[in-house]
Amino acid sequence: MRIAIYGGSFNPPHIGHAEAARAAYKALKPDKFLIIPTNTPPHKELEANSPSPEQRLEFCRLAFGDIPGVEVSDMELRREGKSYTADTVDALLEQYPGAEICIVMGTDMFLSFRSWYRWQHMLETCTLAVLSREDFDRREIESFKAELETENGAKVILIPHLPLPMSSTEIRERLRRGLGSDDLCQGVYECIIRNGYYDAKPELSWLRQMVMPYLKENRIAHVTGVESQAVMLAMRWGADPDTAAVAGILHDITKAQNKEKQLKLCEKYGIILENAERENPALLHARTGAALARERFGISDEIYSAIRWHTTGKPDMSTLEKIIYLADYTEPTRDFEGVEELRELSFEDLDKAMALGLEMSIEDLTERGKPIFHDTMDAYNWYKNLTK
Ligand code: DGI
Ligand code: FE
Ligand code: FE
Repeated sequence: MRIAIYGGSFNPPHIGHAEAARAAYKALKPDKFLIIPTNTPPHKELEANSPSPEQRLEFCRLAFGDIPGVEVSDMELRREGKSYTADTVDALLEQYPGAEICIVMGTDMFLSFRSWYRWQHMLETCTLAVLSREDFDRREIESFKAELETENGAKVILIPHLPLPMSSTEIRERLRRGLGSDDLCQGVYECIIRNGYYDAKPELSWLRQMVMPYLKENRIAHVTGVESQAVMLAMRWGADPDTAAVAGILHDITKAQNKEKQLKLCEKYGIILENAERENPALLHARTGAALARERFGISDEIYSAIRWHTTGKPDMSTLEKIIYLADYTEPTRDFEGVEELRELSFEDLDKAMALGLEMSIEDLTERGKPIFHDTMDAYNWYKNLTK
């Protein structure tokens, strides 16, 4: 019986790992292929905001799940202290006496093999399966292979494979910069964004795709417009354009839901409603949208609040709250009397623009015979007073 094991911190597992596992599976055709996330990794300390070991296990199930014969093992996570491959090999041999254990590793690991804990013991019982690139260090690998074989009686299989396109360290860095959606399998990426692991920011092109199913056809242009208008306002007023973009993309995420669905969402997210809100369901999407966006995409409090107040406004708003309120009102596809003036004003004086926007909104609601919600009124009074 041949058992292949592929261990690593998998923090997070990325498509390069999955590719490597696929290559190893093809070359080794093992009866069992175990992916084994390490406990405290022997070679590196974890950074803040890292997923728990259990979460990394779940990541591995998602990332390696479609490779035939793969099983994700928690054996190193269950073992106290640092994970040593030698201990894992012993535990497997106890469970499967006489099995041939193939340890899958990259070239760096292979070349430093003689510094591994109990490496000689491993050579007596295991085969080393080395993912080796077909370029200049091939010679070095071949000669080290020969050396281990003659001096230590090692069994070494070289698996031709391109080097991993990136390391998990690089991926974590990319995630922090709002990149990386293509470097990970969908399930892993979504989970990272939802939970804010590694301080990841959502990749904007990915987020735009993700909101599509929530939007009615006729709202897509509006949402695109709010995003670009919010980015321009953010640049004008010294706010973070990426943060403004995320808020813009998500601001109307529950707008398509009817009254019943809105009320269900309020119940689900524990949103307590006033009677006036129940009677004006148009007001609800700002509250349910913020809650849904937080649950699905793990948005920050800053973005949550910008979505939460984008319909009515409120007194003393943050810069981002004002930007989203005004971008919503003045994005390029908005076309009503006075929109030009409001758009220009929003680049000259944010607070005056708020006062004007709220005034126009109140006028419009009054003309249509709709009640003015007290948040709208409070916001208007605040900005009127602030700018008089
Ligand atoms: O979601 P959008 O259409 O992009 O824009 P929005 O979030 O500003 O929502 C506009 C709707 O909200 C519109 O139907 C009017 C309604 N609304 C905004 N403020 C008030 C209000 N409705 C009432 N009754 N009272 C308000 O103060
Ligand atoms: Fe809205
Ligand atoms: Fe909107």
